[in-house]
Amino acid sequence: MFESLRKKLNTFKERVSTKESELNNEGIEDAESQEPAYEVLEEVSCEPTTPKVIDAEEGGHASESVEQPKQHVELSNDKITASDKSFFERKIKEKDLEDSLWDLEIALLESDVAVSVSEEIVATVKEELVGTKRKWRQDVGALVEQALRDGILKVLDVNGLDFDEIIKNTPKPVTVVFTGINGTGKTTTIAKVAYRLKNQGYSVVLAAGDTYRAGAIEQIERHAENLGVKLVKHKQGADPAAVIYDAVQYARAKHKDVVLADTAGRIHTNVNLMNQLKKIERVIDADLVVFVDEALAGNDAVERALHFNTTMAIDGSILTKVDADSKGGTAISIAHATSKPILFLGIGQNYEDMIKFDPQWLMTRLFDEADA
Ligand SMILES: Nc1nc2c(ncn2[C@@H]2O[C@H](COP(=O)(O)OP(=O)(O)OP(=O)(O)O)[C@@H](O)[C@H]2O)c(=O)[nH]1
Ligand SMILES: [Mg+2]
Repeated sequence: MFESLRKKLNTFKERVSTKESELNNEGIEDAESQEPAYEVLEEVSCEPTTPKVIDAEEGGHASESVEQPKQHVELSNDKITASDKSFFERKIKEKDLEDSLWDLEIALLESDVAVSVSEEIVATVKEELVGTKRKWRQDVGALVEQALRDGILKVLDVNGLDFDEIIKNTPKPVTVVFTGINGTGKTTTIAKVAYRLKNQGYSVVLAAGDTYRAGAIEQIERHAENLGVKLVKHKQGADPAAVIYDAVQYARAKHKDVVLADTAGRIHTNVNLMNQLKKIERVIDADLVVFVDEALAGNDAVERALHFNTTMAIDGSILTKVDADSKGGTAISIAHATSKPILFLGIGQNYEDMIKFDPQWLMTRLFDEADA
């Protein structure tokens, strides 16, 4: 999972670290040849508390830019010792990062992160790093990693809707409708959510709202049998809004907690099928509308989510087949693009193969796991 993106982020980290250490070495060489890239404003003492260094490239000669009287230190081999170097500070400069930031943007795009989202991540990383003063020996990799983490977390930070809280706090029965294009994993996801809710002690009713595709009713029926939950169904070709309505009525009458409604997969350009969703929205007034798409779809999933959102406003997304996606960009983009959170990730074909999405979980996958 996410190996490719993890490697690309790591490459960025290493590139910036290497570049900065090269610049440091140049600084040392310059200092040793009496042409310091670093100008010392106060004598470098052995006390690690008050070193102050200004980069000559940025501030020009210190004697011009700083008013207070100061004492120059002759920079020579015997004056700059290894321990002195650790007191020097150097600012990370925009021009030193330019190439790496451009590569980062390309790497994010190659990893299926949407253009606007990539730009925003790069902007945060740049803002955080440029101008950062760091000590001679400070680990640049750690600074870069923190900037990347902050950039990604920022784009994942959408409204804090929590699926479990909604189920807990909404008057019963809670109605959840699942939408999305064909074959993305809606029906399987409904079965996974039913499994999860059952394990949490809720009673669940499934609605066979895909009356369009041959075999769809039988498919969800099998899941209902496996899971031991009630299925409300009509015949193939029936009005899906009527099926879901009946399921809600059934749940009310029998005091069931949650109705999970399947719908037919539909391409967002199919006007008739999209209008059917509008009817479901009018008739049902669902508590939650969940858009399901596969992580593998990359930017297409983001585009589709936006289209579905205009027909039937979505409250959150579930990304499936994350187990088969090495890129990771869809997970980073979809929440930001739709301003709606990712609720769960599907990570396999079994009922238990679904995890609640948590931005920190993604951070662990991207930064803390050993390279696969
Ligand atoms: N590897 C993997 N496969 C999954 C996951 N979720 C669903 N699938 C598989 O994807 C295929 C399609 O799943 P369905 O649940 O039928 O998809 P759907 O969106 O309901 O499809 P339609 O009803 O045709 O629109 C099945 O073979 C599922 O087993 C997942 O998280 N990981
Ligand atoms: Mg289905």
